[in-house]
Amino acid sequence: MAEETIFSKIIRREIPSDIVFQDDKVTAFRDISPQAPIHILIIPNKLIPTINHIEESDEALLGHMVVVAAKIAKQEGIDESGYRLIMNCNKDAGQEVFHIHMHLLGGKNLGRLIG
Ligand code: IU
Repeated sequence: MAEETIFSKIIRREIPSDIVFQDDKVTAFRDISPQAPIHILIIPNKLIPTINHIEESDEALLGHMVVVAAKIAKQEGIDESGYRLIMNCNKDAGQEVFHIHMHLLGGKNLGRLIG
């Protein structure tokens, strides 16, 4: 059984955070250290430590995370201007919190990441 992180406490609302969306599958909240004018994390309510721990039975859950991210982007008014979704896995990608999360970044020109 993987160790819970602070994100489980955020999901259960045991510590304060700026939650922008929550349902029975996912929670989305503003990043505490924003790297863009809009920086929101979308996380599954169930603990999955890294992308490597995702199972085939999680496919719908991961799809739901993307659907929710797109809805939030629209809600935040950045669906037309554009945004970036990022998931980091382990050390070389700089993963710090071992409860998978999708970064939703936008509200400015983010520049090209690749190419
Ligand atoms: P990473 O992909 O694991 O590097 O991203 C972790 C993110 O979680 C990072 O952007 C932190 O600022 C963010 N975060 C947070 O929003 N609230 C917290 O209590 C903690 C980390 I700890």
